[in-house]
Amino acid sequence: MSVVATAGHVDHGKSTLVAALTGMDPDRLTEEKERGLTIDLGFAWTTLPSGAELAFVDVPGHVRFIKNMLAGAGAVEACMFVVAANEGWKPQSEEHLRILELLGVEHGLVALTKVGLVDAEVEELARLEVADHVSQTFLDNATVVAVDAPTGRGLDELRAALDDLLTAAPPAADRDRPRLWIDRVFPMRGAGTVVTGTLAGGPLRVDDQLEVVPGGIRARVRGLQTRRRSVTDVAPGNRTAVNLVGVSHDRLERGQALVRPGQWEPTRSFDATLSVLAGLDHEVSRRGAYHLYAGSGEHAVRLRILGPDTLSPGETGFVRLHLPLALPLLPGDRFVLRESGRAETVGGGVVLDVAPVVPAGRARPDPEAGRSPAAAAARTVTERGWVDAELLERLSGVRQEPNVGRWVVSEGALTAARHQLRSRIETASTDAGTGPGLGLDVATLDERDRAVLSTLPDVVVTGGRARPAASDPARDTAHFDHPWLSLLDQAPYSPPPPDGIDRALLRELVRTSRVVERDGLYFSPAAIEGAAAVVARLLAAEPAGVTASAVREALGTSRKYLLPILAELDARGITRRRGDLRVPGPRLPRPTDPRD
Ligand SMILES: Nc1nc2c(ncn2[C@@H]2O[C@H](COP(=O)(O)OP(=O)(O)O)[C@@H](O)[C@H]2O)c(=O)[nH]1
Ligand SMILES: [Mg+2]
Repeated sequence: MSVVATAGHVDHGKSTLVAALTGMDPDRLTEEKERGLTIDLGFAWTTLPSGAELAFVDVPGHVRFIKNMLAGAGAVEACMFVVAANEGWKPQSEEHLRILELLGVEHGLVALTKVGLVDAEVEELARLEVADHVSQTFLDNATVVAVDAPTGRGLDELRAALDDLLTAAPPAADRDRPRLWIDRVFPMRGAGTVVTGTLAGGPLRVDDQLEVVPGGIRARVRGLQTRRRSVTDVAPGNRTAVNLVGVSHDRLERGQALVRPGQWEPTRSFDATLSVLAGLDHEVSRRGAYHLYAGSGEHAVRLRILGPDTLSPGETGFVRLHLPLALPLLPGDRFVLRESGRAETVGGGVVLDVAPVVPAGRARPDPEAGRSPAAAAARTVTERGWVDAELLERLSGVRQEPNVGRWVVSEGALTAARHQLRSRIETASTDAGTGPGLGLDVATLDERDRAVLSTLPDVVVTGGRARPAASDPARDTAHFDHPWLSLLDQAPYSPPPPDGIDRALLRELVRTSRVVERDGLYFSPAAIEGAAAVVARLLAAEPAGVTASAVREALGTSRKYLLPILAELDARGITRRRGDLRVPGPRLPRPTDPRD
């Protein structure tokens, strides 16, 4: 099912036309029926001659209800633009067309209504007037169908044109990142809460655990409906009713979004383009009270123009917008800006960066970021240097494989980090007058540097210390192949004592970290690293702490060796002792650490 929004001046026949096409009255409120005026969004649907299913979001045309028009048009990609032949182009014809353009709507047709009220000449003049106003917009060369609801004239032609429109419009994108901007909320007796909206970005399924943002409310999907039929899943691009359990209806409202937890990085400030309408009769500056329309919501915002102080009518510039609540936005999202005092549409634009890190005084966003998720991701990485791959996905919508540890790191930042780490390793490995340096203690490195370490090709790590490969004592000392060392490696957790080993050689092996000494026992460095990895795994399952006997069992060793191993882990900050338990220390390796 595709969704098409109506648009056009009040009383031009939008609701009547939807009713004629669908047999459903979109004006559902009593007040609407009494006043004969659409106040809020209406919904109706039908099956077209081709068999395609079409839903209408019928919007109010009256200037006072532009807010509701915006709530309905936000997630829709095609429109049925209505102009009454007897009245011609009117102020909200113009404003709706501008708004649809700002929202990035690219597909539509024109219904020239009430042609039964005019003669052929007036009808032709109305056609010319419409063609004039839509030229150079997305409706340039759009199909124009003359209709008259009371007599049914033109309705079949309009149905066929709608079929063509749906064929031409691309299917809604599925990025497995559903977002449903809520446009209606109501309680259902005995069945929790129901919200409706136009689903975009990805599917919803029964039993999905979702989050309402803003609000941070978790709720489970108990049921789904499209066109009042119960379904088990809904694809993006559909009008959707979601029956939620776990949340009361009075905590939900239009303007919130239903998303999967953890997929978004809700933001209170973002960078964007702002295109100021050419017809505006004044400049736009930070002074002024603005309302932002994004998704189905209306939000008071503060505006900061990046670069110049003002933007002139017809001009496009960069802005930073500050919201009162964090919204789940993504680069590429469209918005409309209206000035609250004058109740006029100022312009609109495209979200470029949902978590700007460069101060507004220096920020120059990348317009390409609003057109391609890959560009948004690239820009984020360049600006931040280091970005956790999961955060990057939330910020840009793009899943990118980390190139260092769990981070996506820019080339510049990685070069700098490698350079810095290499000089630390070299300093720690050089002769300080008292003999060769011991190398850099890997345990003193933070998580990022440890990840960088594994990308340095000519550095070796032995005994928990990093040295330039050339000065690795394992290579240039004669005792490298000492048989006792391989015995230590073969039985890491019950190592043989250094029987018959020269005391000076033993001291040298300890000094150069080829062997770890603790409480009079000697271990291979791999034994300590292996034990650290085992303890990390145990603690991942038991974060509250593990007993010594649990570690002993996991290592398959005896008390005699276990106690020095634990003491060494405590000394390295890998674990800490708390009563009878070992708890995570500051240097506990991550259980997935590739060096384990
Ligand atoms: N004669 C004639 N009247 C129409 C036609 N379409 C709508 N109307 C009338 O125009 C008025 C406004 O219609 P409505 O659908 O509420 O306009 P909307 O504000 O654009 O939704 C109503 O009284 C309708 O009956 C049409 O094609 N021909
Ligand atoms: Mg109406």
